[in-house]
Amino acid sequence: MASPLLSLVNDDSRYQRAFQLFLERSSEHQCMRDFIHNILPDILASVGDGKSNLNVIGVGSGAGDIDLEMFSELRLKHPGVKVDNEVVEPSGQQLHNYRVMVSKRTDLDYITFTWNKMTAAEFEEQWKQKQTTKKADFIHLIQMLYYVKDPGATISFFQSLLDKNGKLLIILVSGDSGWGKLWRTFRSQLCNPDISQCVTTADIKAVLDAQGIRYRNYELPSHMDITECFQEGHADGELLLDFLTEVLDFSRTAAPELKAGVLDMLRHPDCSTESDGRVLFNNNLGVIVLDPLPHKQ
Ligand code: CQA
Repeated sequence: MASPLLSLVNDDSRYQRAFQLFLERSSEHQCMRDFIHNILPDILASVGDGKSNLNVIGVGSGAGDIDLEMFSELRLKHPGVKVDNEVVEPSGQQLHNYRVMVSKRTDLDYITFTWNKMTAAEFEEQWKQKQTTKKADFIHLIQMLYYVKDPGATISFFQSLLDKNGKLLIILVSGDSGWGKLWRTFRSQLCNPDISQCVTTADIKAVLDAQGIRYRNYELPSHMDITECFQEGHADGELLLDFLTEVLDFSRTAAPELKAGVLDMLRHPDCSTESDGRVLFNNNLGVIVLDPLPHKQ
């Protein structure tokens, strides 16, 4: 039997280089910023109902740039209100980057940060162990539900922490994105559920629908320039290919048929559009916003 492909998560420094290149070649963060400044403000306005203190939980916050972008809108909607922010992030490096950024800012003294260097599962366990009764007004799970064992159970837990008028924000790739198509086609070869779940907002919506849970849903157009992936031996192209497949050294280690199949699929109109000689992979994101579960009478 051929040796199994190694996941990119086994090489953190290569993962971080691939992720940085992905951010440069994609509109991922720009489309999130557009959402944060155009749509999120109305959502944030409705939280808290007059409280002088808001509790926020960021799960998988990374280096925190998107978090701070959201805080700027929260501040505009709730001037003078103090914020308690629990940051949950397993990467010590990312958490460090976040803390450094916060320490350089002088306009964030209304926020108290609690740094939790741990996974969502560890945070959940700690919360239950301490029998915390605290509730949250705003919780965000952005591009992280791939990395939990059971995304539906994780959503239920965080939804159960919401206070009256609280909001749970989930962002994942959309079911209609190129990722969705890629994963549906190569699930058995590319998706290793011990490492990450190939889950899209379409999957999450199906779970919520089956449980009769109501939600709001937004689609954010986004793309990723993958032109270099088709240039054999191009270092950046190979790094992006690793990110797309989550396989370490995909170009060198994947079976030739798999490599050819993936490259064909990436170019296919179901995944990408071509314009001006560039291949733009559909990186559309889906946003799901949940309210607290209604109390049974
Ligand atoms: C590790 C795993 C995942 C990471 C990471 C480190 C990650 C970002 C940064 N460091 Cl060990 N994940 C991430 C970030 C953005 C993003 C996605 C994952 O869009 C989505 N994936 C599937 C659509 C891309 C592989």
